[in-house]
Amino acid sequence: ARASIGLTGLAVMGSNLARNIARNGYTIAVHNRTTSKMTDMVEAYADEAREAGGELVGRESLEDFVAAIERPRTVVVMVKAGSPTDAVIDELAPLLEEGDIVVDAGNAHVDDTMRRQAALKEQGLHFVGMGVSGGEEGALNGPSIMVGGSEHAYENLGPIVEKIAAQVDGTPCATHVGPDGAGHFVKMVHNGIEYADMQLIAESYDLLRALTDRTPAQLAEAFSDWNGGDLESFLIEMTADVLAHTDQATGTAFVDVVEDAAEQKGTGRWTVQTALDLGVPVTGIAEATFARSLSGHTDQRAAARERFGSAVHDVEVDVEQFTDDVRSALFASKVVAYAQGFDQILAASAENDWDVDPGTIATIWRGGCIIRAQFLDRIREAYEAEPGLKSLLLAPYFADAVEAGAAAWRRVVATAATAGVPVPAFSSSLSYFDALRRDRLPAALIQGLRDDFGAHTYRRVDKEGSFHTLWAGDRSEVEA
Ligand code: NBP
Repeated sequence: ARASIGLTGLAVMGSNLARNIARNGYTIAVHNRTTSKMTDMVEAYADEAREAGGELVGRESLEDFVAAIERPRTVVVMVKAGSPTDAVIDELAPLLEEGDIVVDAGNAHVDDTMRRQAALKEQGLHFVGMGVSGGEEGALNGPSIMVGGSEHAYENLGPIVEKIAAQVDGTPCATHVGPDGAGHFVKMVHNGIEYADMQLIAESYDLLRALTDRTPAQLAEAFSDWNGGDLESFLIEMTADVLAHTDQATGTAFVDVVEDAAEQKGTGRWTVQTALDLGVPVTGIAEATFARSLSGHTDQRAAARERFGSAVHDVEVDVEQFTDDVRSALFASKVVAYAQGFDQILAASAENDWDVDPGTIATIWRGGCIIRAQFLDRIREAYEAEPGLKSLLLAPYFADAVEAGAAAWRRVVATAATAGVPVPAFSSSLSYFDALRRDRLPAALIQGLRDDFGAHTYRRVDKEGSFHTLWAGDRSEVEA
């Protein structure tokens, strides 16, 4: 039988995604540059596929692989992002025919996706940038899938991805997000939000550890408790799991034997870079990305420790009250991070005419992906109730929660500052909230300075037009 779909690139993600497709009853052609990976995989999982009514069709050459797929062909490329993806597309494209669809399921930069789409369009081919979230476990058992590209491309691909994706309340965590780069853009922001979410959790842990004198295992219990409330999420659950883990070699808390220098693969950085271009303040994601960079500057950190000492200043806290305050601060800051991420998606959507529906994005993030959380249902409801919502922070549920938690949020940031425990994401989220609601911002002074040193002009609160003050002259004002 001809395959309904093909997949090339059988490392951990590709192989698991192909197995997932076959387990859902599809016949899928599979290929890998190094043939042994393909033959090993087919041998290991052919029975599993057959039992589910599917089939893994292994092909050694790219030509035979392409020939095994039904037309119009849907070919998923799941190789290393960057130049390997270009190399595979360059090899693949000449073998395809008009109307065929190339799907890049790797973590591509949206600019690469737009470029590839334009290039393949000239050859009569459709290109899909498809964001797949959930790591290897998700790829196998149900990821969250964000598909970009044409309607034509989604016709064949859509039913397959909706079937293999995680399902929440009977709804698949997969959708056609919008044309061209929309899928990869939304996946990128998903990862950016994941950075912010993890940083906020890490700051919560650090504060509780420094100021409430509890072991990681004891703190695991606090996170488990939180997982029973409005913070319920995969990341909080995993935090409890990691904190409770004991290193087998030394018998000490696992978190204490891990080097405290966080790595990154680039999607957080991309999120911040594109946000800067779009002019959208994603301060939570930016602080989280910079915090990872700072953690890696071990030489500078050692020098600073030597010069300034590393002591945390004594601050008396009531353990129960402070723990609850940190929980409130975490929730409020998390609302800010998500609000900023959704702002970024909506700004890119408006700029590129993608027509992305934010409620649908929240829906498909409810399962399969790393940031899956109960919280996302509230986001979906917020956008359903008010499609033109100015900020997620203003949706009644979130506005009430942030308002109720604001005092605790301030206490936490103030306590952290007094103690000398860094909370970049907590404090910048609080500043974002305060900046948004402030009557007058000191931006007026900045405009004055810009006009003084560079004649950049300013607008007035009391009349239309642009103005310039003759700073070096008689200080009269002229209309610019
Ligand atoms: P890798 O990113 O490690 O890529 C390995 C695959 O790329 C192998 O199949 C390898 O073939 C192939 N490849 C390379 Br490298 N250069 C090639 C070339 N020039 N021509 C043909 N094939 C080439 O695998 P992964 O970790 O499974 O990730 C796959 C994609 O999924 C990446 O884009 C990644 O960003 C994305 N992603 C990963 C995760 C995750 O949790 N790991 C999550 C979401 C998305 P070979 O076997 O012949 O060397």
